[in-house]
Amino acid sequence: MYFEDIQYACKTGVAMIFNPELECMEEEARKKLQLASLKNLVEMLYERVPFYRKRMDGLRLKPRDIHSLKDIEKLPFTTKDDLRENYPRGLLAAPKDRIVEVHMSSGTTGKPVVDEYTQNDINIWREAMARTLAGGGCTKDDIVQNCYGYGLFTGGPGAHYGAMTIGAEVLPMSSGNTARQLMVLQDFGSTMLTCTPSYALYMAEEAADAGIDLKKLPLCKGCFGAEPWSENMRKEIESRYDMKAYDIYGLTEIIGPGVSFECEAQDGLHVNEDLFYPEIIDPDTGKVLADGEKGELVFTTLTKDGTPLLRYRTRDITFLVREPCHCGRTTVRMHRLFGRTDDMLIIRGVNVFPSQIEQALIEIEGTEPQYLIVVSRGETHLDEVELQVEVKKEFFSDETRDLEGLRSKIENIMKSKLQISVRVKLVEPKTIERSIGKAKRVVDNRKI
Ligand code: DLL
Repeated sequence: MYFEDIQYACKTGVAMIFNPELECMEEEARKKLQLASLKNLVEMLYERVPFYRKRMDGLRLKPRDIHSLKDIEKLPFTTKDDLRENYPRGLLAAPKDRIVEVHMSSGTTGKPVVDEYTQNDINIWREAMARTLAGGGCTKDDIVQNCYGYGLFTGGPGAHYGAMTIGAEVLPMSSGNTARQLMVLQDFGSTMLTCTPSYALYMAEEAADAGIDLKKLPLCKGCFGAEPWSENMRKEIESRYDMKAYDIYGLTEIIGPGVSFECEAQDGLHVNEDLFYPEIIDPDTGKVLADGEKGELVFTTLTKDGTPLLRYRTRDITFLVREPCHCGRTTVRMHRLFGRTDDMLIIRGVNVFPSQIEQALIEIEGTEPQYLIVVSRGETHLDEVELQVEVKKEFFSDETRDLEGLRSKIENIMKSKLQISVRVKLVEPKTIERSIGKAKRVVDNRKI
C-alpha cells in the first residue's frame, strides 16, 4: 500500500525525504538540538532587539533562565500588533547590511508585516521548502509550474527556492494569465503544480471550457496552500486533474511557505520543528495545551537571524499529533487548519468558521466549490447571512422547482450543521469572482 501510494504520488521519480537526518531524527536528539537553538535565540534577541529585551526585563527574565524546552513558556508572546507597531524595521536582529531579501504579508488592513532575510535565512527557507516539495513527491526530474505570486508575497519565491534546491526545473509563471498557464502546462509537460487551491480549481474550470483534458497531461501532483481549503476541495482538485494534492502551510512572519507540509500519507502536516518550534495555546488564557488539544498555533523561529520571532501567535487554529507517521519522518504533525481566531464570524452569538460552511457545502450534490458569505446587520439590528453558492451548469438549466429544492436543502443543512439561519442565493456558474491568489470568501458589511 505504502509503495503504491508513493508510486502514485510521483509518477516521474522516487519520492524522497529531503533531509532524513533531521526529518527522521530521534525525539531526544531533536529536543537537544531545539534547546541549544532556543538558548542561542533568546541570547541574541536579548542583546540585539530592544523590543524583546524590554519584554523580558518586564518579566524579570534573563537568557540564563532558559534551561529546558519547557522554559519557553516563561518567554513573552509576540503578536501581529507588535509587528505592526515596530514596522518597518523595529524587530531587526541583524545589521542592515546583512539583509539580502524582504517580503511582506498580503493582508489588506493596516501596515503589512515584514520578514527580512539574511543569507542564512534564505538558506533555511530553501531547505524548508525543499523538504516541503519533496513531501509532495518532487524530485530533480520534475517540472514545477509555480503559479504562486512572485513579488512581496512569499509563495512564488518560496516554492521557487525549494524546487531549485531539489534540482527540479522551475517554470516561474507567477499567478494569473490562465490561458498562458494552460498553454505552458501542455507544451512543457509540467509534472507538478504549485499555487493556491482556489486557483488550481479555477484553472481546472478554464481547462474544461477550453476542451483541455487535464487528466491526460503528465501533471500528477501539486502543493497547495496559503489559504483555507477543505478535504472535499482536495478531492475535487485530485479528481479534476487526476493528481495528488498536498497541503502546505506557512506564513510571512515565520518564513513564508515551508513551515509545515503533508507527505504521501496526507495525514497532518509535518512541522519543520528543528527550524520552527510549535506550541498550541488557549487563545483566551495563553496557557499551553497538550498534544491533541485544539487551540492557537504559536511558533518560535529557532534558527533565523534577520527577523527572528519568539512565540509568535499565528491566530491559526489546529492541534498537534506526535504519533509516528508511516512515511518515516518523526517530526510533529499539525492537523490541517480549522480556521483562524480572527476569521471566526460571530453570528448572533454563534461562532462560525468559513471552513465549516465550505465543508458542508461541498458535500451537497449540484453545487460548485465556489461560494461567498455576505454578513450584514438588518433593520432589526440582527446579523443576517446570505450565502451565495454557485450551482453546476446542468442544474441551472433545470426546472425552477429543482433549484428551489436545492436552495432549501442547503438552508436546512446549514441550519443543522451551524446552528444559524442562512439565506441561500443560488447563482450561475462563474458568477462569483475568482481569485488568482488567495480567495475572498467573506464580505462582512456589519459596522462593528
Ligand atoms: O500564505 C505563505 C504561504 C505561501 C503558505 C504559499 C503556503 C503556500 P501569508 O500571506 O503571510 O503567507 O499568510 C499566512 O495564510 O497564517 C494561514 O492563516 C493562511 N494559510 C497559509 N497556508 C495555509 C493552509 C502565506 N495550507 C496565513 N491552509 C496563515 C489554510 C493557510 N490556511
